[in-house]
Amino acid sequence: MSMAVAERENDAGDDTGELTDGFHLVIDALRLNGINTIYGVPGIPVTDLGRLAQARGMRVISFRHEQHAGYAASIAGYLTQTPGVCLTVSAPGFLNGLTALANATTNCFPMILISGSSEREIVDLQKGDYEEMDQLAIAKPLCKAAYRILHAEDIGLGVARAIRAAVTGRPGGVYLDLPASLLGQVMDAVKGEQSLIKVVDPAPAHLPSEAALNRALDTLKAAKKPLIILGKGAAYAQADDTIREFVEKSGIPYLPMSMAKGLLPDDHPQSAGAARSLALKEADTVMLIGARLNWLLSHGKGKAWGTAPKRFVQIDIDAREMDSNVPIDAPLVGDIASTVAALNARMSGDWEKAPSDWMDQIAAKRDANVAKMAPKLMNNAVPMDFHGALGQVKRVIRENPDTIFVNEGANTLDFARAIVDMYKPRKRLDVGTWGVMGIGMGFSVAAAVETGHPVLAVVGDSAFGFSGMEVETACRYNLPVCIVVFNNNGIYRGTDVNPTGGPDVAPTVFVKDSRYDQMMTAFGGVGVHATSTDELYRAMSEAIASRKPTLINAAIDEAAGTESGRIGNLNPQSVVGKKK
Ligand code: ADP
Ligand code: TPW
Ligand code: MG
Repeated sequence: MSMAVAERENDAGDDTGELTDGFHLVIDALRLNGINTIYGVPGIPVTDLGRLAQARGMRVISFRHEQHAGYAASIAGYLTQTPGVCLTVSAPGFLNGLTALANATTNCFPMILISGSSEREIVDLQKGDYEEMDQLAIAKPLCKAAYRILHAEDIGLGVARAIRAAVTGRPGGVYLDLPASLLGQVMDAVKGEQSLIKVVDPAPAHLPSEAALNRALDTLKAAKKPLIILGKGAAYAQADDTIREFVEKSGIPYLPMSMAKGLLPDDHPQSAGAARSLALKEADTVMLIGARLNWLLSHGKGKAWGTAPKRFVQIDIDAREMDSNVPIDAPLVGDIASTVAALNARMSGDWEKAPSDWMDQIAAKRDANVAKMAPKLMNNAVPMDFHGALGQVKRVIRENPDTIFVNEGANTLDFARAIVDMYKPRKRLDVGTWGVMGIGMGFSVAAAVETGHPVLAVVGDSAFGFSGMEVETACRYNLPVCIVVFNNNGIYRGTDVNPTGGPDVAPTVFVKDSRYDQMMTAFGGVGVHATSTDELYRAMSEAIASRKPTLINAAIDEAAGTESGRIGNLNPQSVVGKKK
C-alpha cells in the first residue's frame, strides 16, 4: 500500500486494516496470471502503474512510441501463448497503440492493449477533458473484445476476461479501458485479493469429431500428390514434435508459410520450400495446418494453383475459416496440438506414405533451384546486391540457429524469406498478414526480452525508418539485438527520378548513402558501415557473439531491387498520360 493511499484512508477515518487500490489490483491481477512484462509508454494517467509494476518486480519496458510497444506485446504473445501487454496513455497514446492491436488481431497474436482514459461523465457529454476520447468505441471494431472497468472490485474480472478473450479460440487483440479514477480507487486489501481471478485453462483443447478425423485421413489416403502447408498458427501452437511426427509419418511434402519456416528445419528432406510453384500447381490434395487461404496463398485459386482440380483438408481453431475462399472437403475444426496428435494416433505403423515419385519430383526441382541459387549467394560484388548480402545472412543463421530472425522491407523481405533457411520453430518473425512496415524494432526488443536469444533484424532502409528511434530502447536495456539495414537509398530502389526535373527527389528515394550506423553509436551501441560481404559477415558474427546492441549499415546496390519486391503485380497501374 502506498503512503498516499494510507493517508487518504486515515483522513477518511477508515481503519479497517490493510488497503489496496486500482493500481495494485491491476498489477496483481496480471502477475497472478503469469504476465510479468509490460511494454508501453508512460504518462497521465498510467505513469504510476508502470512505476509500481516495476517496484513489484515486473519488467516494464518503455518505448519511444506506443506502436512499437504494441508490436512488442503482440509478438511476445505469439512467442509465449500468453497475451503480451501494452500500456498506453489516453487518446493519442491509445491511437498510437491501436495499429499494433489491429495488426495483432489480423495475425492471430494474443495481446492486451491497456489504456488509461478519461471519466465517462466527461467523455459522454464531450466536456473536453485532457486527452478526451471514446476509446472503447473506437477500439471495438479492431479487436476480438473490448472491456472497460469502472470499479476496483471488478479489476480481477476485467483482467481475466481480457486474458481469456485474447488466447481462447483464434488468438487476437483485446482492449482494456481503465479510466483514471479507477486506478486511484481504494478498497480493503483482503477483499481486493479475493476479487482476483486466476484464469483456469484459458485456451482449452478442442478436438474435431471422429467423423471429421476419418474424413481427413481418407482424403489424404486417396491423394496421389498431397501437399501440407504449415502456417504461423502451426508455429504458434507449440506442437513442434507432434507436427513433425505427422509430416514424417505421412511422407507428404510440406511448404512452410513465412513465419512457419523452421517449424521443421528448412533442410528437411520433405521440404518443398524451394519448389513452391511446382508443389502448388501439381498437388491434387492440400492440407492446411494453421494457414489461411488469403492473399498470401492467392486465395487458393488462379494461376499459382494450376489447372488440376484440388481437394482441401484444413485444420483451424476457427470454424468460420472453412470455405472462406474455396470449398474445404475435409474441415478439421480444432486446436492444432490435439488435432494433429489425434491424426497421429490413427495412423498405424503400416500407414502408407505418400507416393514416393511425387516426393522425388519435388525434391528434384527443389535441389535444382537450390543449386541454381548457390553461386549468386556467394557473389562478392561491391556494392553488394541482395543475393550476395543475404548469402552471408544465411551463413550466419546456419552457424547460429538459435538466433531470432526479424525481417521487414520489400526486396529485403522477399529475398530473405526465400534465401535464409531457418532451423528451429518460431525463429522467424516478419511483417505477417498485412505486410506491415514498422514491426522491426518492436519485435526485436520483445524477442530478446522474452527469449534471451540474440536477435538479427534484417530490415530495408525504409522499413527501418518506421521504428528507427527504438534503437535507443535496445541500447537502454542493453539487448542482444543486431540490426542490419539494407540500405539501397530508398523504397524498392534508390534510382527513381522526378520526371519534371524539379528540385524534389522522387517519392521513393531517400538521402543517398545515409549512415544509419551512426544512429546506433549515438546511444552507445556498436555501429558498422559494411560495404562488402566479408565486412557484413564479420560484423554480424561479432554482434551475435558479443550480444552488444549493433547496427550494421549494409550498402546495397541502389539499382538491384524491383518495385514492391515480389508483389509488384498487386500495384494498380495508371494507363492515362503515361509516356510510352
Ligand atoms: P500464415 O500467414 O502463416 O499463412 P495465418 O495467420 O494466415 O498463417 O493463419 C493462421 C491460422 O491459424 C488462423 O486461421 C488461426 O485461426 C489458426 N490458429 C492459430 N492458433 C491455432 C491453434 N492453436 N490451433 C488451430 N488453429 C490455430
Ligand atoms: C505501415 C508500403 C511496402 S514495402 C515498403 C513500404 C513503404 C518499404 C520498402 O522499402 P525498403 O525495402 O524497406 O527499403 P527494399 O529492400 O525493397 O528497398 N506503410 C506501412 N506498411 C506498408 N507495407 C507500406 C507503408 C510499403
Ligand atoms: Mg530500401
